[in-house]
Parts: sequence; structure tokens; C-alpha cells
Amino acid sequence: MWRIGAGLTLVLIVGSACARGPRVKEPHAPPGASAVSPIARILPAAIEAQSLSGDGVSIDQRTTIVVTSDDPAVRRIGGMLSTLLARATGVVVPIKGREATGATPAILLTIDPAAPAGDEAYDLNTAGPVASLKARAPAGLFYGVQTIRQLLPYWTEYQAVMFQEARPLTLPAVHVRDAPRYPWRGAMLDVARHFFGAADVKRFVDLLALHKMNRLHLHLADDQGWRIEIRKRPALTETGARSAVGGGPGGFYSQAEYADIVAYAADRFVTIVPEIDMPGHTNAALASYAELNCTGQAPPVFTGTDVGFSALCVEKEETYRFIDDIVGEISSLTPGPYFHMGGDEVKTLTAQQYRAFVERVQTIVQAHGKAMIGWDEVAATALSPSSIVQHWRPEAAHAELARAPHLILSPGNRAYLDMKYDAGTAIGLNWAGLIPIRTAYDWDPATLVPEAPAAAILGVEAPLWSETTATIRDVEFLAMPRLAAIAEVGWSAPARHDWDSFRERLGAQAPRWTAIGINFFRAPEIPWAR
Ligand code: TNX
Repeated sequence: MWRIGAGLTLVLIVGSACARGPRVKEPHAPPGASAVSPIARILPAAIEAQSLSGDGVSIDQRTTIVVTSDDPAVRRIGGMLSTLLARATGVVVPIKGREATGATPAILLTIDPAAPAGDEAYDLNTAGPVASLKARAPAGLFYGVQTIRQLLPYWTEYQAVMFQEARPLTLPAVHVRDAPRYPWRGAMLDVARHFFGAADVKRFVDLLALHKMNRLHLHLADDQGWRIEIRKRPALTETGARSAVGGGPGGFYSQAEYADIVAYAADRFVTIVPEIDMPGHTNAALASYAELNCTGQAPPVFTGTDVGFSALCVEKEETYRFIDDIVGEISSLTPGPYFHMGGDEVKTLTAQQYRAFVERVQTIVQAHGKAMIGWDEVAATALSPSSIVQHWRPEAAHAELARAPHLILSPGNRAYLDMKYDAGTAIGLNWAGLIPIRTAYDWDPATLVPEAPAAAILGVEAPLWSETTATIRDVEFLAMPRLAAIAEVGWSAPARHDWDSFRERLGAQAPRWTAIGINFFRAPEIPWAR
């Protein structure tokens, strides 16, 4: 009775939220019907995934999610699984504590020190009647739930399912043992050249989490726009935020909106990495505060796409007071341990000026409790052991990169999501070449900079610069499917790296991505499932 009541409540909530749409009954595939074997939908590839004989766990009115840990994060992940299953079946599967151990059918979420090593690793066995998902830490359980999501048929992604009668479903019987190759699996979104609101950013976070990515680097300021409220420096948003490439209205996140994005991402095990690019790429700041310019004169706002012309006045003390205010406010809003200071494409300073600037900013960032990240030009400066270099220029000197305390790999000719797929791609740039899906997939982070010690490589990040992307639909078109390729490069073990397998598994995502509403590029190399 209780379950039916709760189920009804949920149907009503969703029903009223969607009341604008036409009230037609959606046709749907029969439960479980799919041409592709469920384990062939797991992307990024798991270390080990096998189908088991016999039935998996039935999701119906009798099913329970059993959470044996007192950690609230684990209960929250149980809630996410329950939401996923409710959307799939119309049945609200209740979450119970360890007193319900022994209930059948059930899905058990357990924090287990004997689970595969690493906070993000997990072991999933869905043989019926009791499925078990085990991990050493909540992150691993979260990634196990993402795998369960990919094991469910694509039509479970349609909210419309909630309008229909409860429709029991059986989780396929599989055993998956999985762990990531690298701790840093990220994407970067440039919200400065074009601004994307908090709802768009959350949608992007969802895409990352589905592919087991765990960092979202937000490029929050550039020549064309300043995108975050700084209470001590209000002109940054009064003036600097009101422009964009092509002259659009721009925009910015209030501190409350930024904190909300950070919390939303954290719930999905995605750490926000804020970037304020400096000393170059600073026209929006220079236009807002005349005193940051060596001339004392503020330039007009900039809406073009040139780079390298702007620089903070690195000889003025006021510049460092400004940076301290910015780094201080953003750091206090950001629980993650990183602050990215840009440092790229500075064409108006001497090498000596550049070096002194980066080293001084490094001190400021550390004083606010964060590790400094910089684009690979900062590899030429004296970096402390906690600092991180983000490699982007294919031609960057390997000898310098090899000295970096830590490296994030974002090679422009492999990982840049804003490069065109082919000569006919309507949006995107091509300075680093064309990047078809196989080029994004077929590279090995361990051999990209062979001189760098393996332990220095944190992982991979796919930047998406937004000069040519005016809307989040444009962003999705460039990101997908290449984001999935970079996710697999970062997550999957070298022994699992295989173009033919990736090609098939990627093709299998099409019905799910369509159901989610992702505007993905149907790369001609891929056998997209219908
Ligand atoms: C280079 S990548 C830049 C950006 C541009 C991007 C376009 C990097 C550190 N700097 O300012 O937006 O190319 O692909």
C-alpha cells in the first residue's frame, strides 16, 4: 500500500510539471527488447564485464534498495538509483537500512573495504534475486549506478514513461568489476566567449557524470566577458559581464548561482575547477577597472575573437590586490582544491615579466588554500610541488612539460572539443586540425609526453572553447560524441582500449542520447543504433 501510494505521488508531481505537453500515450518498446547486449552499452569500457546465465533482479512492487551504510552520501546515491528505477518502471523502489538485509528481490549498496581498490572503483553483480553493488567509497557506488543506468534499456530515459502504468523490468544479470585508469577525467566549458546559464551548465554536468567524468573546469573570464560576481569588485559584472563574442548580452553567475552549480556537481562527484585567465585574456577586467591598465585608461569591451592583445599591468601593486580579492572570493565559494590562473597566450610581456607574475600569483593562490593550475606556458616558471600544468599546445617543449610537478593532458589536436570534425562541420575552429572521432579516441596519455614521469600524469581534460558556440545545443554538437571518447581515454584500462569495440559501444548510445535530447553529431564512422 505504502509503495503504491508513494508511486502515485511521484506520478502526480511529474504529471503536473509536464502538463503543458500533449496528453498522448507514448508507444514504447517491450521491456528488455534491444538488439544490443546490455554489457555492450557500457561506456567508458569497464575492466571486466560479463553477462551471467540466469535472471537478473526484478524491479517491481516487491523490490527494495538496501543501504547498509550510515553515510548520508550512500543514502543519497540510493535515492538516485531509486529515481532512475522509478523513471524506468513507474515503481518507486523504497530505500531501507540494514534491517532489510535478506529482503528479496533487492539491490544492496555496500561500502566494503574488500571491494576493488580505489575510491572510484566498484563491483556490480546483478544476478537475481539480490543484486549487489560494492565499493570502498561513495564515488564508486555512484559510478556503479551510472553503469546500471547504461544497462537499462534506452526508453527508460523518457520521462513520459511516468505517465503509464507501472511496468516491471528485469535488470540483466551481469558482473562488472571496474576502476578508473586516471584520477582526472575532465571537460572545460568556456562560458566567457559565450555565456551559458546555470541550467545549461547542470545539463553539461549530467553528461560528464553519465560518462564517469569527475572534473568540470569553468573558464570564467576572458577578453569578451567576466562571468562571476565578485562582491569587492562590482564593476566586473556591471561592465565586464555585458558582452560576448559577436556582441551578445553576455551574463554572469551570481555567487549564489555559482555555489548552486558547485553543489549540483558535487552531488554527482564532479569537482568544479574555476579559472580566471590572467595576465592575458583580461580585456573584460581591464574594461571594468581603469587602474588595472598600465596607461590608466580602460579599453572598450571586446566582442571579436583575436587573442593575445590584453594584459594586466604586472608592474602595479594594485594588480595583485585585485587578484587577491578575486582568488579569495572564488576560493571561498569553491570546495574543490584547485584554482586555475590561465597564463596562456601572453604576447605583450617579456619572459621575465611573465615568470615573475606567474610565481607571484602562485603564492596568492596557495595563500587561499588552493593548488594552482596553469596552461602549459607556465611550465617555464618555477612551480611548487602542488602546482599543475595543463598541456594544450601540441608543439609545447617536452623538456619543460617533463619538469611539471603534475600534468593534465588536453592536447589541442586530440582533446579540443571545439575543433571541427571534418571540413564540412558548420561550427568550430580548425587551428589544431580537424578532429574526427577516431582521432579523439586513438591516443594514449602515457606516451603523449614520453619524457614525463608516469606518476606526474593526473589524467585528461577535453576543453570546449565557445567562440563559435552560441547555445548549449551548439556545445552538445561539438562535445558529443568526442566527450565520450575522452572519457574512455581517461577511465578505461589500456588493455580495454580498442577502436572496434568503442565504435560499436558508441553506436549503441544513440537511442539513449536521443531520448535524453542530446544534439550529437552522427559521425559517419560510427554504426549508430536506431
Ligand atoms: C587557444 S587553448 C586558447 C583559447 C582559444 C582556443 C580556441 C588556450 C589555452 N587558449 O583562448 O579559445 O585556442 O580553440
